[in-house]
Amino acid sequence: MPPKKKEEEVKRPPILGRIGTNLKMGILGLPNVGKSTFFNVLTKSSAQAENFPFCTIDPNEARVNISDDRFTWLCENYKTGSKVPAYLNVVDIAGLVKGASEGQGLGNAFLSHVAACEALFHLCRAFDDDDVTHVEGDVNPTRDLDIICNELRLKDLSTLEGAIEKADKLCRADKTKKFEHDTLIAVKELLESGKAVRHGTWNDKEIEVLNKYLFLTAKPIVYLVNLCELDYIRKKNKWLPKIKAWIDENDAGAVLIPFSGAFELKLLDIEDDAEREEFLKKNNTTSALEKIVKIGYKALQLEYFFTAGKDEVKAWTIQKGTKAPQAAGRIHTDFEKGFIMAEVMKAEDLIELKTENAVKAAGKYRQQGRNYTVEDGDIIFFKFNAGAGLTAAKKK
Ligand SMILES: Nc1nc2c(ncn2[C@@H]2O[C@H](COP(=O)(O)OP(=O)(O)OP(=O)(O)O)[C@@H](O)[C@H]2O)c(=O)[nH]1
Ligand SMILES: [Mg+2]
Repeated sequence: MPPKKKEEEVKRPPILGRIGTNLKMGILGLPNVGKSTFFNVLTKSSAQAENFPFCTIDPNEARVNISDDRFTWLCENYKTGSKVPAYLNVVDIAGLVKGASEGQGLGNAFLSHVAACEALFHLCRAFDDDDVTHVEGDVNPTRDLDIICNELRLKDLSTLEGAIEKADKLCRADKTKKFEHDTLIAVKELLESGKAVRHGTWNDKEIEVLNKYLFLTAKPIVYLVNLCELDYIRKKNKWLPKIKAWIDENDAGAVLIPFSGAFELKLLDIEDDAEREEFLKKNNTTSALEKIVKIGYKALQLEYFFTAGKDEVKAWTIQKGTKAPQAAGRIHTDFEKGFIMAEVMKAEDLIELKTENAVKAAGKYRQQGRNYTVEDGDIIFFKFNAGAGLTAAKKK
């Protein structure tokens, strides 16, 4: 048995939220604000998007690849056969209305769709169009943000009610359960003060408790503001400063990205690449989608390392903070079991110095051990003991 310390060394720090690499970004918002339209332009899908609330009932899911200049360069440089980029999983969910936490609209079904995602694009409508029904009667994104955040908080509070009752009973019988009970009480106090679980300062032990419940307000949010085409192009809309102020007050540090569903749809309809470039140049603008995908992936606390060779260039998704042996385990469990070392260079260094030999000569090709935390954009060649996997498997 290896010494205990070594085991601890490779343990990753806990993250608030589900552990895994197949994580999903959900699209959250009131009904009829353009969620499915956004989903369609983002993932080039054709989910139903019509002018009536609750057009979406069952969630639609698709994945969109993450464009990355480093990946493109590696594919060209290695003249590779197979190219596997990283993907963001996106889920288009039904609209949420006031009272959802008590079953209004699609109520709990909707909330379970939110619960199945690990982070959220909160999409709000800032475009005027008398022909598009607004469930609250008029366009007012900060009010809409309040409605939805409140519903998520209420749902968490109702989850807590049962959880605290259960924890209370448990800790009467077993004093070691008191910590869980106290953590849940701290969550309740935080929510009752109008804040979200993600706004709390939690230590590792508390995070372990929180991760048993996966509260809705623990999920990181990226705010997307749907503008009309003209406002998007001129980068101006009367609601943007108000939404920014709302975020500063209610979710400080969260990212706000303005986009336009109508504009992105128009862009998608221009099939000819040169024509599309010309259209963007003429309007002095770009599509917001690439940025949205990248920020969404980051919100899930995901990143990727590369393996690169003549046969294949591949981006491997890992959670932030993953140590080298677990990263190796993404490729094959035997790589993790028999891990010897990781030979690492940064994609940026290879791009700058052009060849592996030049990177080595510059002392930037490094051998890393079990305790190395893999970083986004690392190009890794793992060395492992092929027998170790078998031995470990036999022992099981
Ligand atoms: N003017 C304008 N209309 C839009 C825009 N995005 C969506 N719409 C229209 O708004 C209506 C609702 O769009 P959806 O994408 O179905 O909205 P949703 O949020 O998915 O709605 P639910 O599934 O019912 O919650 C459709 O008629 C769209 O054509 C936009 O950027 N500008
Ligand atoms: Mg929809």
